[in-house]
This record gives sequence, structure tokens and C-alpha cells, in this order.
Amino acid sequence: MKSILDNRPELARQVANVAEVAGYLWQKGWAERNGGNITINVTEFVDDEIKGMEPISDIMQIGTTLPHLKGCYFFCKGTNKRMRDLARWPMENGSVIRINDDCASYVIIADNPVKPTSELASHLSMHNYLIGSGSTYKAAVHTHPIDLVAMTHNPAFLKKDVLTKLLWSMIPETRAFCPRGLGIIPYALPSSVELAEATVKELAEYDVVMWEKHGVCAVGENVMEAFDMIDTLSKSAQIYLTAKSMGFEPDGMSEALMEELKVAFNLPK
Ligand code: 2HA
Ligand code: ZN
Repeated sequence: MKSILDNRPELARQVANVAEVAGYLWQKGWAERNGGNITINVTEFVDDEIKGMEPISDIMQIGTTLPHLKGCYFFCKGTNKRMRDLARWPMENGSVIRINDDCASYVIIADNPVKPTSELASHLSMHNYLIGSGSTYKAAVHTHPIDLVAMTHNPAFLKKDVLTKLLWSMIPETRAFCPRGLGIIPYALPSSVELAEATVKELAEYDVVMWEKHGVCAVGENVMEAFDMIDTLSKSAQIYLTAKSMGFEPDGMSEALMEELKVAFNLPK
């Protein structure tokens, strides 16, 4: 079967990276059934032939208007599709969409009419924010890490930057590789525009945010970077949990050690 990826090695590489990360999310146990979603902005890989491609779907509404996305293209995991299937067959479990000139609707252009993720409003709102703020980030990943989601069931951890400081203090890498910390978004209905708007607000300060009692959402330069930040935070959560299950409260790195790290690595916060 003909694919939009044929003779487009760079675009194919982007989709292969999404498939690789989808496999990791499944292996981690973070992607039950159709849980989680990935979108990447592939506009820079779009040539004139792609621009001329006829839609293979009806016009569909995003649910919100996103002015910076006019004429942009995204590869999106399909709604109701399994991460573990996206890993093996990305073009059967995801699709390329084009945002229409009204900035409020889109069409699917390839390869199959797979309707994009149920969290499309959140994902596209994040991409819209990123473009509008001059960011070079191209990827958004949403997944359900067991340890991090469990932590959001404790109200004490929902106060601003309590989790950021706790997770940073478990192992130096977490502060170094997730230097903007972890934002918290109070519970909102999955797929809602309210959740999308709350997520975008937090991106001014964080690259990774928790959706209370639901999951985590990360943005990054590419899909691998977004995954790595979530993986690093999850590692810290695992260290915390392991210490607690051994029967003690982990000491955590002291404020002085954290400050030393901040200076040594020239970290932003
Ligand atoms: O796509 O994770 O939040 C399934 C979800 C919705
Ligand atoms: Zn989810």
C-alpha cells in the first residue's frame, strides 16, 4: 500500500520515533488498552505534494480555535487505538492531519482515515501555545505512569512544587534533566477543553504537568525528549516509593546539595 512515508525518510524517521516511544510506554505499564496519546508537529517535513493531497475524511472540529496552527500538519495517535499497536503499525494506528485555515477544524490526509486521539484539543492547544511562544518544541506525549499518578491521590502532593522538590531531591539527574519541574493540574474531565486550557496555562512554567488522578503530559523538542523527562520523574517516584516500602521516609538531597547542583549545571529554577 502507498504511504505518505514513501520516499520521505525524514518524515518516516519522525513516525518511527513515535512508534519507538509508544513501545516504551507499553513496556513501562503506562499504556493500558488505548491509554495515552502522542502528537508531533511534522509541518517542517511537508512538501508541495503533501500540501496538495486531498482529505480522506470529513472536516472535523477541534472544539477550540488555535490561530498559530493555520496550515500545520501533525502525526497523531488514533483515538481508541492501542499504544502497543502504534508501536508496531504506526500508520494503521495513527494518521497525518492538516489544520484548516479557520484554525478550528482539521482533515485527515494520510494514510488511513484514523480519527485522532480523544485528547486532540489538549494536544493541539499545547502545540499552538508552543508555536505562539516561539518554542522549537515539536512533540507532546500523554501517558498514565502508575507511580506518578498514584502520587496525585495525596492532596499534600498537589500543592505547588511539592512534588517537584520531592522528586528532584531523590536523585540528581531528575533536576538536571527535568529542570523546569512538574506542574499540577486539578482534575478535569478527560478530553475536555477545560483540561486543554489548564494544561496550556502551566506550560509557561513547566515542560511536564500532572493531570490529577489521570496521567502526565510532557512537551519537548522531540518525542524522545518528552518521554525521557517522564521516565526520569518516574524513576524518582520509584526511588521514593521503594524507600517508603522499606519502611522509612527517604532523606532526600538537602537544599544545599540541590543549590550546588543548580549552580553547577546552570539550571533555570
Ligand atoms: O487516549 O489517555 O486521556 C486515552 C487517554 C485519554
Ligand atoms: Zn489519559
